[in-house]
Formats: sequence, structure tokens, C-alpha cells
Amino acid sequence: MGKDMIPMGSFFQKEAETMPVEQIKELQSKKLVKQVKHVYDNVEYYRNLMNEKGVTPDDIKGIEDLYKLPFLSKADLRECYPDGLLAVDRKNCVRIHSTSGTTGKRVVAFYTQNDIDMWNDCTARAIVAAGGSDEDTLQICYGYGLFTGGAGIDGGSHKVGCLTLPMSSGNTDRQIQFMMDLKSTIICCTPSYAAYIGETLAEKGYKPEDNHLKAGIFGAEAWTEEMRRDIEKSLGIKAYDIYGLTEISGPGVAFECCEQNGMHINEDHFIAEIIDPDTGEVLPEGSKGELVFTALDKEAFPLLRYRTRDICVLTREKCSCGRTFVKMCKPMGRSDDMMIIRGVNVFPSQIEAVLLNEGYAPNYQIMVDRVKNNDTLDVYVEAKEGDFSDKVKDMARKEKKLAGAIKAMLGISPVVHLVAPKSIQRSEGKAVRVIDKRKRLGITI
Ligand code: DLL
Repeated sequence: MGKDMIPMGSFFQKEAETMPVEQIKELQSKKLVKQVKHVYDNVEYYRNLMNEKGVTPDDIKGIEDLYKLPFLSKADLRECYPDGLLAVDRKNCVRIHSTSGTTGKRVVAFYTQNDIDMWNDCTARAIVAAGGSDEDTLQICYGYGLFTGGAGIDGGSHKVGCLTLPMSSGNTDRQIQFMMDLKSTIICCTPSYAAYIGETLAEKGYKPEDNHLKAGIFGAEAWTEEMRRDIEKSLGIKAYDIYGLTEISGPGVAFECCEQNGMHINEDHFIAEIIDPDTGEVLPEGSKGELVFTALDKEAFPLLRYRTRDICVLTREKCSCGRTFVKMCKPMGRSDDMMIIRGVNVFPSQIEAVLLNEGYAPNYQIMVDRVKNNDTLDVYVEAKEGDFSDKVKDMARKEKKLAGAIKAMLGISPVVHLVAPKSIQRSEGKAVRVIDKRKRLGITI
């Protein structure tokens, strides 16, 4: 069974995507002035931050003044939970999405219909850049629901006119059956799930050329070039990276083109900056630092200078695809302690909160690894005095209960190991709470 060639050089919105850089900057300046006024007038929290810094909307005449604005961080978003940063009437909002958050406080992002349209344009651009068109059958195995992956790609797929298979995540046998029977040509999921599907196909005796896939759009977690090669080989496809975060909309803030060497940021909608994570100083293009986004068109949840905590480099070199948007490299790590495990954002403090809640002392260690392309999460916790009984069944029951409580908080299941009191090494400095063995594979988030 042959595979169709991917038509290259297509754009979803050519005029915007190939706009000369000077024009992009002019457009950003114009939008920024308007957006700052919108936020100042409608978001009391940010107005107060601006007032504290002594900045008014009149001080912002264009992108050259961006540095004057205060940053927003995840801590601000938590403080404003659930709707303290909402800039429009609730009746004008049509959707929310949310990330997992520490100690139960999630980040809740609101969207108006215009926000959804703009976001869908972004994911449509990513699909077309990966060779997608209305000839394609696009299988979405990102989770649908509060997570932005499923709904975000779905909206773009409809805009492009693909036949959309809204599979959501999991149930690999069904994914494979639909992929084969409905002749999916593009698959969208986390890279680790793509690798797992590839392995499962091989186990079932399928060769890469037996499926109809030509491309995959993978993101939401870190992946390496080696992983890209493995996935491309096992599925017989071209694998493209896609980046985004709930706070700024979702997938599609940036996406890869045929060059497959960095993601174009949709600069007509978002301004990207790189800052020194310690000092907040804006760094020149090409420097490694923390990625900061300003959303120029969002109505409901318009974040200005949001610190992503993702460490990365921006480059603006001429790209053979014709797009003029600046490129971000694959995120190289984080400036906070967030981990992404099976596509879910996890903070050690969330696990600690559960342990304390269940009456355990905060003596624990979290071990993360990737085995056969699946992330594993093991939590070692010191049993309470008197907990240690000879009855293995009792211990297993307690471990299961703790694992259930952690799953309820994170949405993913850990394996809990109760260990002898005082057996977890005490540290004289900062406790080493997390051992992330995925680093040996080059995975840094
Ligand atoms: O992960 C949105 C998304 C869905 C992106 C589907 C791509 C595909 P959050 O759950 O809010 O949103 O997590 C955002 O995930 O700050 C990065 O640390 C990480 N991340 C997202 N995409 C990539 C990627 C979605 N391509 C956080 N490579 C971000 C590495 C990524 N890390």
C-alpha cells in the first residue's frame, strides 16, 4: 500500500504567515496598545500591578515599551482563581479549559467565540504546515475535556476541512482499528503515545507501510530528535512538533513547518520574549532564557507578559517554508519544578499536599522514568510509626489508598511504595524530592 506524498508549501493564512518582519512588528505594536488598554480597563488585578509599577496605558506606544509592563506568573493566576483575570462579562464567554494546578487550585482559562476562532486558526496553520488539507482524515488522540489538546486540534481540523476523528486519548486497540479502517492520514497526540502506538502496531504484525498515515503533529511534552526518528520510522510518517499552553490558548501557539527544526510562533497573535529567569531582564534574540508571551488578540483571558517557565531560544532566520514568524527551539527545560508526566503537568507540591492530607510526614521521593515509551511515576513514602505491620496485605492496601488519593489530585496513577520510617535520606540542604531518570534520554521536562 503506497502513501501519498505530502503537498508542501501550503499555508492556511498565507498573508499573515509570510508577512514581512517590519509589518509584523507594526501590527504587534498596534495590537499591544489596544490590548493594554483593554486589560487595564477590565482587569483590576493587572491594573493594580501596573499602578504599583507606575505604568499607565499611555506609556505603552508600541512593542518597544513592552518591557515596562509587569510580568504575570502562575502564582498570580492561582491568586486570581477562578475568574480574577477575566476581562469580559461571563455571558460573553463560551468555553473554559484548565490545567492541573498545585494543591487543587487549577488555572482556569476563559474563551470568547473570537478567542476560540483565533485559536482554531492557529491549529489550522499547524495542520496545513504539516501537509494537511481537506483531503485528510485526521485522528486526534489528545485528551478531550479540560485539557486543551483535543478541542484545540479539533477546531483547527474543522477549519482545514479534514475529516476529523475525535478519538480522545487511550484505548490503543480502538485507535489502531479506526486508524486502519478509516484510513487516517494524520495523527495528533503526545509523542510518547505516538511511540507507543508505533510499538503496538509492530507487535500486532503491521509494517509502517500498512497504515495510511503520512504525518503526525505531536506536542504537550518534551521529546527528542531520537524520538522523532523512532516515531517516523515506526509509523512511516513525518513527525512535526507543536507547542502551546492553556494560559495562552492551547496547542498552536507555535508549530513546525517542513524544515522540522523549530516552531514558528504565531506572531500576529502573540509576542514572544526571552528573559533571564532570575532577573527578569529581556535578553537579545538567540539567547537562552525563559519564554514569555503576551496575547494580543485574546478577549476573555488576555495575559500580558506571562512567564511560561519554559527555557528556550528564539531565532529569526530565513526559513525555506516562506514563513516569517520567529522560531522557538524545543523547550530545553523549565525554570520551576513542574514535570510533565504522561502529558500531565505535575508539581511535587501536589503530591506532598496529598501525603500531608493523608497523615504522612513530608518524607518522600518521587521517581520518574520512561520505560517502553511510557512515563512511570513511583512515589516512595515513609510509613507512619506503627504502620509497618507484618501483614503484607495491610501495607498493600495502604499503598493502594495513597495511590488513589494521588490519582484523584493529578489524574494519573502512581505506584506508591511505603518504606521504613527514617529510611529516606535526609538532606542537609535542599531536599532532593525528584529523581527524573528520563534525563538520561535527553528529556528535560
Ligand atoms: O500542553 C497544550 C498542548 C496540547 C500543546 C497539545 C501541544 C499539543 P498545558 O497542559 O497547559 O498545555 O501545558 C503547557 O506543556 O508550558 C510546556 O512546558 C509543555 N509543552 C507544551 N508543548 C510542548 C512541546 C498543553 N511541543 C506546557 N515540547 C508548556 C515540550 C511542551 N514541551
